[in-house]
Amino acid sequence: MTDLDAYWMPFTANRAFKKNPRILSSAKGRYYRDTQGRELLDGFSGLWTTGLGHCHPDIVAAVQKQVATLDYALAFQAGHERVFELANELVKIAPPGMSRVFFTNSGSESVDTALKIALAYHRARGEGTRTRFIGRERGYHGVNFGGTSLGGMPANRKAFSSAMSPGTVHIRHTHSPADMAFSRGQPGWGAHLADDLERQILLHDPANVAALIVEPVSGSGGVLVPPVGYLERLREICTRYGVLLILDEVITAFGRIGHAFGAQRFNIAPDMITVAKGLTNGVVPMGAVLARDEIYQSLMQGPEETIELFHGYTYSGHPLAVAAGLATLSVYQRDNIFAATRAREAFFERSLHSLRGEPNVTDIRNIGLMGAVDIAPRPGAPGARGMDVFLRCWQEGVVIRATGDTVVFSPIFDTTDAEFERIFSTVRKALQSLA
Ligand code: PXG
Repeated sequence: MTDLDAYWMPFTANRAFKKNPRILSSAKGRYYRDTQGRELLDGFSGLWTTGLGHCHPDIVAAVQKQVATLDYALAFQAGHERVFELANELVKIAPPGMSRVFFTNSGSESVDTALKIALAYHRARGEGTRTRFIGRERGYHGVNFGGTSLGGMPANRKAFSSAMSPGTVHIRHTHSPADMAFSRGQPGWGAHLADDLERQILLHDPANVAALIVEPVSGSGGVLVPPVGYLERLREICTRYGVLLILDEVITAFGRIGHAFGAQRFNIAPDMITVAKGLTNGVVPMGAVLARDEIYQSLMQGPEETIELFHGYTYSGHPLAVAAGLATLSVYQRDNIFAATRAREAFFERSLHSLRGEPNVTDIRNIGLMGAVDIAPRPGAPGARGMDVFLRCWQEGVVIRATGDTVVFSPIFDTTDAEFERIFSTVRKALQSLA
């Protein structure tokens, strides 16, 4: 077996992992295979990435063809045809008015790009004092400096405290078990929590506030579903005070909650949307920021020969990512994937909520094909029960995810009834066997 020492693994307990490694070697559809030849059912769609299943033949073929045709094209002051095509395809399925697309290579880069665009936009309009950003507790916006600053998960911030962007503030998260435990879909309680935003804007003065960034549904924070009316109220408050609304849809876009974008499911009009993951079905890294035309136009002033936004990545619009993206979007469309995920939602919800009443289960939440189960922490050992459930499921050939003591589900879109039964009966057994 290869020596595991050199590779410093991301978001992983490296030492524990290397004593008991879990190494995957191939994947097809809804199944991984590991180096021992065992099959594992993927109940997490990669890392929220792979809704169409692994090694989708259309995407594989598109990438193979592209790599042999145009492997790389310089991204600055030049381009290649298909990146323009992909931007057009995204605009076609985006909420009305979101007509400009900036490409990145990840969700983290999309977030930091959107924050920089927000600053540049206000400055170009003569409102350069708008420099503060507002995030939300339990939010996750990736791991670059901007996203870390705006994120609301303490563990992700604590070692980096000194480098958090000055002037960032956070509104409250929306999870209140006493008022909404075991809600199915959007909780009816909690729209008023959006008023926190108005308080923060007024406290810091609207003239100093650039943007609010929130996930429509907090994913990594444990599938926190927005209360009915909550996102609408955030939108109203942002509009009232000239604050941009950035929706971080790295998880919620591309079918995970039954629409191309979560903005469409919740019927709200953001100013920018950040995406990644499902844009290429996870096959080649890629992210994007979608922006309203007015934001783009605000920067198209000055002399035409001048670069308007001093920002971009060597791999923005990389041909392989573009090929994967175009193939992915065409499968979404051809196979009516978003309608299909909507049709799976009710069965998923019922199966997930059947875990209510199992030992230590304190809450269950879901929307679309996202679900979470909270388990009470083992006294003195937070996170241990969650990790135990993850490991037991893995032993039984089912991949789910645990963040702390929350067990999270993000099944591949065409997971069958029998496979849902298998995922949830495996979790049930794990819960019953836990100390
Ligand atoms: N925003 C959101 C809403 C995300 O969920 C990012 C930004 C950052 O994307 P990149 O591509 O830079 O990782 C994410 C990523 C989990 C999990 O287990 C979630 C993410 C990544 C890995 C694991 O919930 N989200």
